[in-house]
This record gives sequence, structure tokens and C-alpha cells, in this order.
Amino acid sequence: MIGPDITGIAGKLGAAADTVTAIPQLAAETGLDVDTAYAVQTALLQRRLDRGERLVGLKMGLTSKAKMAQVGVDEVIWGRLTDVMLVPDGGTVSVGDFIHPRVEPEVAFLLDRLPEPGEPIADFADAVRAVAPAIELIDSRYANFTFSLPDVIADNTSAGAFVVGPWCPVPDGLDNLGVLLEIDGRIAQVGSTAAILGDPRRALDEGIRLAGRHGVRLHQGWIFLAGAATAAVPLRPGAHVRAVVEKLGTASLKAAA
Ligand code: OOG
Ligand code: MG
Repeated sequence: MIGPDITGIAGKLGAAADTVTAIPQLAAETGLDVDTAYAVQTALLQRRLDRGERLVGLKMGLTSKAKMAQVGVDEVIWGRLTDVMLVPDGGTVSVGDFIHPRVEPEVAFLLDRLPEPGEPIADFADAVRAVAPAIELIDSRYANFTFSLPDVIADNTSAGAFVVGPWCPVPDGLDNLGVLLEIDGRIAQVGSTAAILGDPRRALDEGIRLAGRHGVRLHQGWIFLAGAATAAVPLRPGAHVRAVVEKLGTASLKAAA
């Protein structure tokens, strides 16, 4: 049997992002499973690298129940972050560059000395140099922000843009810090880092393990997003967004009017 057309599917998803046009889901029709969906994601990343973008990290998705429930997919997933997706803290994005952008509060790790593939993290403080509050802007390339598990994996887990707040030393506990998402000074979502797999540190173990299954190793100096602690909120033109994580501080983003 001939497998799915990996490059062709990546081309469709890439064009959807470039032209800011939603497309229908394609996994069922093209016979994508989880493995071939990650191959599409890699081809999509290659398209970006070919245009001169640089791979700067890895993001986790659906590491909290709130996120799983919001999109109706209940498996942890991972995707790729490039330099072009990184918006400076306090910076501005244009809503028109995205199909139906949403924002969500995250915790970012700056990776340091990681274990060999297959080995667990012995000392988190060795593996992670610094932590920061972050905002992820997600933007599914599929109509109505609706997708299956292989669809969302192929679409680089809806990655759009992200903001990382000031890096700070790793605090003693990361497992029960309050998280707020504010839009125009009003609280839009409230949560706790406990929602991220019980402890966001676990997201790194999962990231190393799940990416390793597809031959992808994490690197020193990479940014790692542990996954949103709360559901995501639509980003409207003119909005001022702030993510606040207890002990870590805030990250912020503006949407141009
Ligand atoms: C998938 C991406 C999920 C997270 O933090 O859970 C994600 C989506 O919600 O479209 O980035
Ligand atoms: Mg996210």
C-alpha cells in the first residue's frame, strides 16, 4: 500500500498558515496515523527551515485536562518552536496574521544539561537553567478549530507564536503555583501549575520520552513550553494579554487593533 503523501499534506498545512486560510481536516481522508502525522510535522518544520527559520525549542500540548476537554483530544502531544514564532515580551502581534488565534498561559523552561536518550531526569535543576511565565498563541489551520489527534499533530500542535517573560531561577516547588490569564486587565482564566500533568516538571520527562520515540532529541539552550494550565481564550484585535504565574512573574502581549 502507498502511504500518505507526507510532503503534499505538509504543503497544504503550510499554505493554510501562509495564506491565513482555514482548511478542512485531512487525517481521515489521507490515512494519517500518529506516526505519519509526526512525519508531516517534521516536513512542515523543514519548510520553515528552508526559508531560514531556526529551531529554538519544543512545545507540549494537551498536558492539562482543561485543554484536552476544550479540543476533545485526550493525548499529550508535542510540536516545534522556531525563532520567527518568538514575540518579545510586551510585543505586538497582528491578529490578521492568524486564522482564529487563541492565547493560553504557559510555563517555559530554558533547557540545560539533559539526560541521554532513554534516561530519566535525575536532577531537574541540572536539566533546566531557568523558568519563565509564558503566553502561547495557538492557531489551528483547520476550520472551526476542530481536529482529530493526527490532524493536530500534523499541524504542529496549532503552534502560532509565543512570548516568554523574564527568566528566573528554578524555584523550590513548581507544582502548585497560581496561574492567571488576563485580557485587558480582567481575569479570563484562573488555574494552577498543578493542572500541567500534576507538576510541569513532568511535562519535560514526557517531552523527552515522546519526542525521543520519533528520533527527536531536546538540546541545551532550547525553550520548552510545558503546555497550558487553563483553556485558551480567543485573541481579539486591540487586546492586552497578560499571563501571571505565582513566584515567576508575568509575560505580556498586545494584539494590534
Ligand atoms: C492544540 C495545542 C495545545 C497546549 O498548551 O495544550 C497546546 C490546540 O489546543 O489547538 O498548545
Ligand atoms: Mg500551548
